[in-house]
Amino acid sequence: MPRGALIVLEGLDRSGKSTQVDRLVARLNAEGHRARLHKFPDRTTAIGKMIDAYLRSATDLDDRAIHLLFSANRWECHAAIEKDLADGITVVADRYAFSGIAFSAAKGLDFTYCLSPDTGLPLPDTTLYLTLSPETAAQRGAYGAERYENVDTQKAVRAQFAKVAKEVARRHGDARWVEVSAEGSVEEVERDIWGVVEDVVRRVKDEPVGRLWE
Ligand code: T5A
Ligand code: NA
Repeated sequence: MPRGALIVLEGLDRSGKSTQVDRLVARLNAEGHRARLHKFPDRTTAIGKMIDAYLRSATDLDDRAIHLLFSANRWECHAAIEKDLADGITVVADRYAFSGIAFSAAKGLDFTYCLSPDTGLPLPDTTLYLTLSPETAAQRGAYGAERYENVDTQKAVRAQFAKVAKEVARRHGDARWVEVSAEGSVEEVERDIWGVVEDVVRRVKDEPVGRLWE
């Protein structure tokens, strides 16, 4: 059976990831490709609840401990994702291992250390990285109360995402990471994302799923 594709949306806070993943899943289903959304962190699991408490600053955790929990939260979902892909269902992920690396490395953890716990996860067939200027982000409302939602952190995270993009290209090829401007209207961004995804979903049908960082 032709497999589903693994499509990841990444980007800074306020770049419109959640808005766009909902639209993308709806569009895929409307066009006859079965698709399912997966959000990371998945705050519904036992590990996800620990992450949620940390993000709301209800608890404090060592930087390495929370890094490993974010990764464990992906590993506890990987079997379900792989089953969907094998069953021909396209999985759209709202953030993935790349957020894990960018946010932890921005706090000062070693970049290579940050990559390692996610090694072997299903490799996204493409990652769409939504780019947004700090000015436009500011126009989309004040940052909320969650940890990391401040200008200095976002700047540091942006710099780390640039390193992640290079690492993905070096290990897995240029086509795996696509920048999409998130400056336009919701409909404009949706159209640009669809232009990439439609092609990927058709192209990977008969290819095996890759392994991240392998
Ligand atoms: N994290 C995550 C780690 O540290 N390690 C990890 O391994 C992982 C996976 C999770 C936090 O955890 C960190 C990263 C994060 O700090 P979250 O639950 O993913 O956070 O929530 P956020 O991603 O922070 O949600 P965001 O604030 O980033 O928002 P989105 O999803 O990018 O944007 P969205 O769609 O909610 O839109 C934001 C606002 O803009 C409007 C929307 O209506 C909304 O009001 N908007 C637009 N306005 C104008 N034009 C457009 N084109 C618009 N698109 C959306
Ligand atoms: Na979001």
